Amino acid sequence: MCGIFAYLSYFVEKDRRYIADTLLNGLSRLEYRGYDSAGIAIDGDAENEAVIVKQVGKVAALKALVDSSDLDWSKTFNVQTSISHTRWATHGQPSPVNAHPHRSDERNEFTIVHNGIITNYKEIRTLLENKGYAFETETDTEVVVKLLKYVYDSQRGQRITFPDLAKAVTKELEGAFAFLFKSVHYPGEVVAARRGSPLLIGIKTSEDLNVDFVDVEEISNVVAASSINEEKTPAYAKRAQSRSFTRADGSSQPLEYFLASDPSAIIEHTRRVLYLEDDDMAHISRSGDLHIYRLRRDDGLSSIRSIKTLEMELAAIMKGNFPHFMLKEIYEQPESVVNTIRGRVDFNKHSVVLGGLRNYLASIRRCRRIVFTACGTSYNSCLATRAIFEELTEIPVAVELSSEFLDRKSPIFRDDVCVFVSQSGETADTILALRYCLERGALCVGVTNTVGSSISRETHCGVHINAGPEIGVASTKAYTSQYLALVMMALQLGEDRISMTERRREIINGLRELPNLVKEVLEFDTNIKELSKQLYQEKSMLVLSRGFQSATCLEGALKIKELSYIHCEGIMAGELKHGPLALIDENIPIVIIMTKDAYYPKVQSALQQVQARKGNPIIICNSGDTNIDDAVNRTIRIPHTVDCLQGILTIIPLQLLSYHMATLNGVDVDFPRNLAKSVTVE
Ligand code: UD2
Ligand code: GLU
Ligand code: MG
Repeated sequence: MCGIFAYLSYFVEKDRRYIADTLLNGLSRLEYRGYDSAGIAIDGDAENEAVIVKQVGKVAALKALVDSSDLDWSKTFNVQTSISHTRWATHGQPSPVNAHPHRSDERNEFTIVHNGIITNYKEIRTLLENKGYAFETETDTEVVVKLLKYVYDSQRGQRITFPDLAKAVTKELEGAFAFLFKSVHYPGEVVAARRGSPLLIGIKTSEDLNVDFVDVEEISNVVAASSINEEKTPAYAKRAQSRSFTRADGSSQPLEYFLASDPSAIIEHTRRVLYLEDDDMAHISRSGDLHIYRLRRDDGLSSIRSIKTLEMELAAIMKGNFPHFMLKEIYEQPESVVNTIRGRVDFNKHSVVLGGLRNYLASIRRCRRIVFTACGTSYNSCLATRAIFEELTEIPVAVELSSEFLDRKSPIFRDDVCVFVSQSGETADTILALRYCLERGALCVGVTNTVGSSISRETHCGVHINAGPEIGVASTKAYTSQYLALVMMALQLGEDRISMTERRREIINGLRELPNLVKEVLEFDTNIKELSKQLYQEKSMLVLSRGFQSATCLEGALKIKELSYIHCEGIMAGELKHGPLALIDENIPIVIIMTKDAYYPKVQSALQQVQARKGNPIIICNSGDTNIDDAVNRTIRIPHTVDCLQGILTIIPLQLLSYHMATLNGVDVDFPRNLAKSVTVE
């Protein structure tokens, strides 16, 4: 989820100081992505040595540690490979030992860095522990580096090539990854692989390259998948010479490679880059040749990877071609949604396992009520999921604003379960509410995006939403991931209720489709941008609905307020007659969310009441809804899903609308006035 950077140099003299500084500088270019710890692995004094330095906190702290080590800084290398990492913990607290690079053993025979999540790490870990491997970290990543050593050692002197070894190991892995592998057994070589997490290779030469592409080669006959148990001997892979980098006379030229999660760490060194595709594995050999192989059988992808010239500027790269982090994060939702679900939902067995709650399920099920406590967007995610929580668990749920809850000194008892939701895990009001509930003996559950945060540490148990770091001040992907985490929690808690089996199945099937539907919604961005041009000069707006969509109204209104500085209110349609109807006329802009669920007829009647007062609302409705005529109404059409998940799709147009209105108003959405990303004061 966070950052990878590697620096490899061939046939060009570099001293260790230069190499370490290049790595640290590369990591600092990736800092904007968010991280909690960092580390490097560089070549040691002898060819069969590697040195690892890692630290929690900022890259500057890592640099201080590196600088204070007694390494021989003047030592030079004619060929060297070094790897580094900034981590956003998903498995194991941020700590020096859990930071990457990870190692296979005390000799550092294999060192690796990883971005992503390995979902089947527990099985692999158990298998290796049974074979006598001792683990030193709590990460999912460590199984991969131990597995490299295991497969290598089991070849018993039959020399396996590094790519064959890497392929045999990655074959065993489920989940998402970008990896770099380095080994004292393969000095001067690095293997890189990706599935789901980005990785690209920058190439720097003083001479022109012969061609502007690299062939994807066949890797023959690697170790069989069963080798972990059976110990087979691999056949050697046949490899063509990589044509791009040899001189016309076949001799090697000085070469430098920069591998990274995004081009921001590469661009100051070279503009020539090659993007790896999913399931690509790159091997840089000891002679500096770059080879690319496939981890999976081919699926119609091109048989070359072209070397492109980056035209982007640094600022543009950091935002991944998006003008703002907020927009980037809105567009990341198809992936962040997957990351929240990854490894936790079994779509065949229709079951959900949130590892963090497993030991507490019985106590939670026994409680007399659940109290959700949060602020801002996190509060809205609680409201959005309260109904499905109550339906699936049959436990009454209260939703509290942290500050209000504390002001009231609301009574809390030992048989209450209190759930604290916060993206950063450092929201001051929510932490105070947590401490208040801890004192009163309630079971306290956290839902947060930040491993190692105060809320994660101080709660008895909880769920990390794994949405990846969120940089934009306005929360977008964290909202949809919190929403999902809470739905999954309800699904897991409701597992003991037979009467809910069908309903749970329906929702779990919905979860499977969700990432694709999120993608579909994002395709309507151009229409939403057009609509925002009609709205951005307004002074006041209303967002109206009910049932499962009432939280979407509040969250949509919050986004519009905080970004566009337009007064906006979320209105529950059931309350219309009790006051807000007085505001309705032909002038006030209204958004109505009217998706197909049990409350549809009631929202329909609210729409009629609005239209009867000459209101001309924008209607967010389902794609197939023929009751609404696009010729007479302004509509935003979104795909239909299970009622309790629909709110994940309806919020996205409102995120986009608020973004575009703000931008048209000249507001920097990443830094709205008077607001901070994490509110660590009361
Ligand atoms: C967790 C662990 C993983 C491994 C695995 C074993 C982390 C970050 N993940 O992955 O290393 O041990 O379980 O099953 O270490 N928690 C709180 N408060 C919160 C959020 C989480 O106390 O606000 C606890 C939670 O109860 C669990 C741990 O932190 O004990 C990790 O939670 P998770 O959601 O990351 O759990 P999981 O199973 O994905
Ligand atoms: N899952 C790995 C860990 O928790 C990698 C996290 C990352 O991508 O930074 O260490
Ligand atoms: Mg805890």
